Amino acid sequence: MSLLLALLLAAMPEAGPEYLPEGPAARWLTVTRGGVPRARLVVMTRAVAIRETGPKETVARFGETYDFSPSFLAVRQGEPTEIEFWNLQPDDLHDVFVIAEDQSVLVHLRLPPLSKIVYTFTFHRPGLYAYVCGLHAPEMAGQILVLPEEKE
Ligand SMILES: [Cu+2]
Repeated sequence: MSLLLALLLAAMPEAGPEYLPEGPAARWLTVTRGGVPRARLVVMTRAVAIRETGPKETVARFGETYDFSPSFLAVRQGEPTEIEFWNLQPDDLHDVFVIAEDQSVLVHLRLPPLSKIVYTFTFHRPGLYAYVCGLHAPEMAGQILVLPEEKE
C-alpha cells in the first residue's frame, strides 16, 4: 500500500455515507445492481484474531484483526463482474472502499454484521485497484487487477 493511500485511509470518516461512482469516478468504474454478469466472485470478511476467540496475546499486540478472503481478484476490463461481499461477523461492521490507481475513491459500501451485499462492477480501465475496509485498514484490504479487454 502506498503512503498516499495510507494517509487517505487515515483521513476517512468511520461512518461516511455510501456512494457509487459518479462524475469522474464513473470513468474508472460503473457499479449497478442486477444486470447479467459475465463472472461472479464472493469476498468474505474473516476474523483473524479477535477478543472473543483470541489468541489473546495476538489481540493484545495487534488489536482485533480482520481480512478479506480472497484479497486478490482479477477481472477483465469492460466485463460486468458480480462481486458479493459477505460479512461473517455477528457483531462487527465492515465497509468497502474501492480506490483507483490515481488514489481516487470510487465507491463506499457499508457491510453490516451478518449481511451479504451484491453489486455488478464494470471496470473501464485496466490497472490495479484497491479495496479496503475503512474500519480495519490497513490490514483489511485487497487488490483488483483489471486485465485489458480481449481484442478479437
Ligand atoms: Cu472491517
